[in-house]
Amino acid sequence: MLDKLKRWNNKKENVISPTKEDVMSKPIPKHIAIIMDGNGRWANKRALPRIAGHHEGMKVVRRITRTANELGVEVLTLYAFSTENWKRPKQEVEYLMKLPEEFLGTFLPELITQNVRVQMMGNPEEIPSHTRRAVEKAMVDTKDNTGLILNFALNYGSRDEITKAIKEIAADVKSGHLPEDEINDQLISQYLMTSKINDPDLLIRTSGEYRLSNFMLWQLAYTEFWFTDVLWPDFTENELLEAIHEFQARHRRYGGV
Ligand code: V0D
Repeated sequence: MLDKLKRWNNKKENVISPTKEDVMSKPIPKHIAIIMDGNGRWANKRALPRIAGHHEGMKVVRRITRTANELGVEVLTLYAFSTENWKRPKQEVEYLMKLPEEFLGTFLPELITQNVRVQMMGNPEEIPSHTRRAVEKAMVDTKDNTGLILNFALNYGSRDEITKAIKEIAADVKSGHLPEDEINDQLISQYLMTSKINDPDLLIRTSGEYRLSNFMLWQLAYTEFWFTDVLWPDFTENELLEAIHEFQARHRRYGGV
């Protein structure tokens, strides 16, 4: 077992991934958040346009959603579009904003039968109405589902989220609805877009970048981080299982989840 573990932690060539059964025999992280980086780089390496990488990345979202749901993960939060992403070329942004429709057009029936609930966090106002409509329909159609919550961060930025929360708290204090001395850690959490879900237990970032890039700064305070050089379009169920296995090993070391 120790030998196997070492290989999991070592270089890619020798990696033997844990099986689904392996990771399901131990506590599964309830909430997994993923920064899905490396789609553009994946395309560049193949001399393809960046949008080809985004499209391939979307297919990976489907597969990882299936696996997470099978494993009994409660919440899967995916960083699909940041408030910074508007700075990308107009054509690329336009393409990205068509992906939710394409994704849901083919995948929503399966999400419904798999009992997955679609949610989003982020500022919906700047999102094109065709995109917003598709996401809102998916949220309505899956609102009674009790399985995995598939939470898309769309036009999301953590500093924006915190700023908005602070403004609302200030307004509630000013209007007399909130006594100032009731402001604490828990109350602040209730003003964030994640008020109804637990903080992530595990954060995954692909593509060899080691930054948070304005993602869930408040919510990641106690989260385990797992990084990989694998580009998002190359991310498979095996990488997810490795990340969860590593999470479980860390938790065993300090005695339980
Ligand atoms: C591109 C890799 C699924 C990251 C994954 C609008 C970048 C593929 C969605 C999606 C994107 C979002 C909401 C929803 C259903 C699906 C998505 C965007 C980008 C940005 F309700 N993939 N995906 N949205 N990419």
